[in-house]
Amino acid sequence: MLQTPFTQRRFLRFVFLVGLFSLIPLYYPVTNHNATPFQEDRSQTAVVLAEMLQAANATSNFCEGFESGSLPAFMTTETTSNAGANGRVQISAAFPHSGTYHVNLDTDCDGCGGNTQQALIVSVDLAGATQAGLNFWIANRGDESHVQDGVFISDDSGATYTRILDYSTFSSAYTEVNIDLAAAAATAGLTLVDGFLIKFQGYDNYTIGTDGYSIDDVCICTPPAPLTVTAVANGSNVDLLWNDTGSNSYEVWYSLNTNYITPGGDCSNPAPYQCQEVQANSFTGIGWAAHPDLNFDYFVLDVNGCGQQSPWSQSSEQGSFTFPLGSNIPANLALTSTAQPQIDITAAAAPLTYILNYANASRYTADNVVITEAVPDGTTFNAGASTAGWTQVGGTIGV
Ligand SMILES: [Ca+2]
Ligand SMILES: [Ca+2]
Ligand SMILES: [Ca+2]
Ligand SMILES: [Ca+2]
Repeated sequence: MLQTPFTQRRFLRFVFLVGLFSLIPLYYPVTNHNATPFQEDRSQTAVVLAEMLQAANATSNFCEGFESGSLPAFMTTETTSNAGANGRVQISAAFPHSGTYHVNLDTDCDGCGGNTQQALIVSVDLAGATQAGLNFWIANRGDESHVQDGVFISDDSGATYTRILDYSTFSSAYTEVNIDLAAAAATAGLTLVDGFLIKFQGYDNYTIGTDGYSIDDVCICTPPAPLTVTAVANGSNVDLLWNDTGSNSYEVWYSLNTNYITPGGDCSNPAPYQCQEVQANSFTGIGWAAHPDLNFDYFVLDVNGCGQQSPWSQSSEQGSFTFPLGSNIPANLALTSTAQPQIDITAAAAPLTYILNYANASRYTADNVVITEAVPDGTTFNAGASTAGWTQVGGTIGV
């Protein structure tokens, strides 16, 4: 039996985040200002438990094409209803940009109610990122323009959002959109945090095709930084070692007989160079140290989950390792010799000057190079008039 002296109930609201499977008691004291005690029948008090499931967080560097047929854990939806019309966020196979599936934002009936809001929300870890790019494809399927249409971002778990793109004016064909998230966040006064939210929202009152948006291939990427690579001789091999960035893969580019690699290229089709994708942060160049040309050039690039490489332009060319010339490793040296002036060797005591021109056609330093020259019988080596370094050894002159 309800015996409440209140003519008007006062409702309390407590907004909270509860972890999965948590049951935490909530208390709220009240003071009776009535003259007499009272009883309240709690069976008639409506208690609503709102389950707020925190979205899983994507690490950055993903591309989502919705090909599993369902949303990944780091994407959630948020819709409103209006006078019998309900907002929808659905996986569809009707109008994909790539593969089979895409996402539609629309209302579930044609003009049966008011405008509804339909949002796909992506939660991503961008803590510490200095660069972050958002790339996606979107088609406007007939939606009229409203301030609620567009891409919104939030760094406070969705308490406030800032619109960074109005896509309502886009056409019914898919358009690719690239947004510099770091710049957009800075402009909005937001911080790239763990749990940064990106909301794709539509707002209208008809089904897809008359209203609504189709979205596919959503990528959020932070470009990999250049790697620090060292080359270590290992017998006839060369071990390349670099810092582990946590990436799933790295590209090791190298040339076999070319001094230089022109930056840029596809690792699956690397001609005229070689490229191998590796998962570990090391690579062994088999036989590199014993290669007769010593013309190895190499780059090691970090590859993120979006397939982006660390920038070639900032990846210093890494082909500068030097090995001492061994007995089986001839230098790629060119040597020409001329004697000037051309004189009759029998002429009396004329000075005869030999000029040796040498060049190292390899890009690597050749250590311990020895040039040996023989001069005709009956001549005398003039050390004082020679390039410093020549010495006469027995019957020969060498340096
Ligand atoms: Ca797709
Ligand atoms: Ca609209
Ligand atoms: Ca409409
Ligand atoms: Ca329309």
